[in-house]
Amino acid sequence: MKPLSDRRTFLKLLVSSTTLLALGRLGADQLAPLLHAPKGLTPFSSWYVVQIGGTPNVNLSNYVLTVDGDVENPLQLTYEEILSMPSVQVKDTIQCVSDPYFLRAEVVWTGVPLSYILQMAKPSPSAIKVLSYSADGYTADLPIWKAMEPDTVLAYMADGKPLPQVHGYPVRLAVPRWWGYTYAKWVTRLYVTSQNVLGYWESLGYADVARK
Ligand SMILES: Nc1nc2c(c(=O)[nH]1)N[C@H]1C(S)=C(S)[C@@H](COP(=O)(O)O)O[C@H]1N2
Ligand SMILES: [Mo]
Repeated sequence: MKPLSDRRTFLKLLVSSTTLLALGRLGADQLAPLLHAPKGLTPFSSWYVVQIGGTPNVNLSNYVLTVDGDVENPLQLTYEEILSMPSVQVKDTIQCVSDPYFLRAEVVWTGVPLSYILQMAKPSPSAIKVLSYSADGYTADLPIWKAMEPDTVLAYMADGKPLPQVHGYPVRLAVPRWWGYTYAKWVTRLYVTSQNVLGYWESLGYADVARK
């Protein structure tokens, strides 16, 4: 992703020129897979990857998810404990703000509603944000009201299979209707806070309420 200043114009140019190119050269049959027709899931092999650095290798034998901060009941959850919690399936489109047309994938997430985990941890009434920390040093923040929506999930499966390593194994966030930068991969800590903290891209000027 680029600094915000020149990004918009650049993106408009990029998107309109690629759209014209695609429409000009391809017939409807060829265009359909590019557009990832909403009915079909995107195969793992053509799911885009965007990240600030390398892919960390998270070792399950010493993996714990810490839930702490302004909570009454801090948690240390193993992968097994996460897998044993009530789960939901959510059909979703993950989309990167830097090229929403091509950097998108249709995915069915399986995971634990984030609200379930937060309710176990009992946020203080003054809590306003949840900041996720990831194994690659990435951070992302969610307002607590968004974290509590029933389809915001801590996902451990995509399309019925454990998350591919490059897409966040063992667990990542899925935040339907919000930009991809909120979908933190390789999550190791959820920090509940009464401060208005910002994550990595949010602090560089990307929308904090990251509605698409
Ligand atoms: N840990 C971590 N999570 C991350 C990122 C990252 O750099 N590190 N990039 C974000 C961005 S900008 C996007 S668009 C999505 C891309 O997810 P994908 O690579 O699984 O498609 O991951 C998000 N989650
Ligand atoms: Mo992104």
